[in-house]
Amino acid sequence: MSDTTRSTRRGPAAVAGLVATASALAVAEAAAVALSRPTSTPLLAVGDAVVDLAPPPVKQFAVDTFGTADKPALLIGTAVLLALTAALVGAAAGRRRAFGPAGIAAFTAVGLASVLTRPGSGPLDALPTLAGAAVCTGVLLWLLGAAADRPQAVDSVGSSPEPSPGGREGTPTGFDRRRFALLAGAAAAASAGTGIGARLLTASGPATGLTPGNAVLPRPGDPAPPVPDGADLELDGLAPFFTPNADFYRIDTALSVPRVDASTWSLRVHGLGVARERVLTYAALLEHPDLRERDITLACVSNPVGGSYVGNARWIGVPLASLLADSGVRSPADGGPADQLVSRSQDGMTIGTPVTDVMDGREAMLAVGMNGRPLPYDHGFPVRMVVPGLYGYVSACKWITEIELTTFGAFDAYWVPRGWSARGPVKTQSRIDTPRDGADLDRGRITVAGVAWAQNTGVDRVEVSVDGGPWTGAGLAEEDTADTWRQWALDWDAGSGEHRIAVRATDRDGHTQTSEQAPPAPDGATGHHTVTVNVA
Ligand SMILES: Nc1nc2c(c(=O)[nH]1)N[C@H]1C(S)=C(S)[C@@H](COP(=O)(O)O)O[C@H]1N2
Ligand SMILES: [Mo]
Repeated sequence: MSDTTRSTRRGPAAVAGLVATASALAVAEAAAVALSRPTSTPLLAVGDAVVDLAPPPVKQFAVDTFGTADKPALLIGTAVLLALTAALVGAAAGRRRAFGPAGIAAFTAVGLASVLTRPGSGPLDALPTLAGAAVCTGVLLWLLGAAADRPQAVDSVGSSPEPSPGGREGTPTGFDRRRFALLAGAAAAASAGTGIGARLLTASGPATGLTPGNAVLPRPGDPAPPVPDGADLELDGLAPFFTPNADFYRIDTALSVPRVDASTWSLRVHGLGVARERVLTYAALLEHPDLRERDITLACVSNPVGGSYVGNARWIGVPLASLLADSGVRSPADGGPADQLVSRSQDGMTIGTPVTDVMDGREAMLAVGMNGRPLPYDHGFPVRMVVPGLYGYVSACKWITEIELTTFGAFDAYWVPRGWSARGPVKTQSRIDTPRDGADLDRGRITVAGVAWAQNTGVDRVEVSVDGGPWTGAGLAEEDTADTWRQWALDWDAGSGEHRIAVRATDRDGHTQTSEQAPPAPDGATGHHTVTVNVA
């Protein structure tokens, strides 16, 4: 009868499981910060692994449902699942202590697998998870002990050196609830303090080095020509011609944004047909004689028709084609052996770009500046690629660290085995910004306006159709360059009733957008953006 394993009631045991798990995450977080390896925390690593392993439809669902909030949604989802399991493991360990360490071991295995398979991880990255597991085990057993029912008085005489208070009164006892609540509360508060403190430390970025806040970009020797008057119609509800950095869409797989120190950053250029391997530094790029400024509209392949994953910025950078030519790279069009340029990022992303496109004379660049500022962390500081006319997933590598020349036959970049096309030229598209879908309007003159884009080709014509009627040419804003989107507007005399307004663009190759609807996967959505409005 006398057993050293005393049982703990389900409720307090579940609480013990939760608090122990919270302390584990907090300690892991603190250890990751102490080791300066902010991405080696198990929660982030498991989240990253989920992102990498998620089948494309699940990812598309996440982007569709949560938009750019897909990451917080994933982390919250992971945390809720973890909390539920922690409570269950706690409750099980309340009945049988061995379930505790067993459950923790299973979690540790998942955490270690996630942490150690991250790109660029080393054995040191196991430490935060292991420290968390040790603390978790300790806190769990300690709290379970504090919440254990004291044996009955009869037993306590024989089995326990310290008679329980209840035992003295000779009744079967509970435990000291106040003491347990105090201990659990203190452990929870300490965990929250440690965890939040550690997060705040990482969020403030590297204390030293070159950051988006203190890097100074030289004035580019080849500035962008001024934007023509009339390129920005400045209409209410219409996207501005330049998208401010803070409003620029962000799409990437990074759960914690890499915060690269530009003073130690470098970019290696190597591979098939590279006669002279090179390692470029940030300073070398800023001092490059060909530093230039160009306006380019960037679009995401995941953008649904009418969506917001498209933005226009004024980039500062070095032409990629001349850097490649300096290394002896020739385009396949000139007999070069490599047809794919694979860029790799600090966080292990791989992006495959056709060498032909990069070297055909378009303004492909290694960008260091965005709208007059160093790149923000979110958009790839210190250096990213931008290639007009290609979707971001096949061109716009952020936090870039490596360029390898290879072939499409020899290597599949990140998104290709996940069901996306290896080649992703931007599809000519147009969007109605105003009026909004579902708007209630007064009858009379209404301005319908939006943007259209066909990067590297140029927008030639935009037409609008109301209620399936004839296509009417809209007025086009002045063109900045063929690489930027173009605003358009049309005055419409609206009669009362419900109306459907559709838009389509024709590019300078004479290609008109198809009405056929296709989803974003595998190579970009098609169809006409259509809004329905109610006119009183
Ligand atoms: N390192 C890295 N670079 C990346 C990505 C990524 O997930 N990781 N996503 C790409 C995709 S899909 C797009 S559309 C663009 C988006 O760039 P932005 O976030 O600056 O708008 O970045 C590209 N570069
Ligand atoms: Mo994208």
